[in-house]
Amino acid sequence: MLVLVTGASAGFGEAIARRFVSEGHQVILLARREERLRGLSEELGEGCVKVISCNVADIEKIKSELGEYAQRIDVLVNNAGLALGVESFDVCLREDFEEMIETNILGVVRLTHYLLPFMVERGSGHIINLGSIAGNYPYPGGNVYGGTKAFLKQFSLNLRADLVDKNIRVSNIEPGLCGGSEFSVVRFKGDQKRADELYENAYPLLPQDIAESVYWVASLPAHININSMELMPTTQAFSAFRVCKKP
Ligand code: 8X3
Repeated sequence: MLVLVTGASAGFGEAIARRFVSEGHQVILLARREERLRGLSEELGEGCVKVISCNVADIEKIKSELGEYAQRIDVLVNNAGLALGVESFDVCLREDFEEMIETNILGVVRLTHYLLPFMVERGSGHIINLGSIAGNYPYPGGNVYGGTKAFLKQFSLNLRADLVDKNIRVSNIEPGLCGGSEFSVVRFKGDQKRADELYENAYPLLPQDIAESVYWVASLPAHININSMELMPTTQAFSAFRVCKKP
């Protein structure tokens, strides 16, 4: 399989790329940080056929870099995404929520819209979106981030409805607490200590666990479509409803 992985320079994306290559598949790595992509590409050797360093929402650059590879992609892993800030929406920064919407929604929709016609023409393909439990359950400070992940959940299901007669699979992977990546350092705006405290003794999921789920979904027999897969570490569950006592 030829697999395009976005957000491939670290965390889930890097682990997903490594997992596919370890099974003899080929990957195209896409992310902003060129140096990191080059390092990973060297490690992956012939498993990596191309590196594209740009913002995932920059569809024109992606189109020109992909060239004819676009017609051959079997699996698109829409992994690039981020949470920026945990403030209540009334005090969060506009540039933060706009960046989340651009990366988590526009990046996914533009790239999927570009590659899907090639998959339809070939009569095969798999779109795998990286959602989150934040798209399934509300929590304080999740506002726009959770909204973007809820969008991915419904977008994935609606794609399934559009593609039911096209032999194209669509899956939404919805992880909960996951350590071992830069996700929470970015979410807490560079506060490494706060990120470390969140994961300490929590035995969170790890990027390799997400990679395993993505690989499993993609390697099932072609007639099976995993619509969505929600996973949490055993140490995470649902919180009780919050009740606010007024003075
Ligand atoms: C984020 C999941 O549990 O860290 O996608 O809020 S969680």
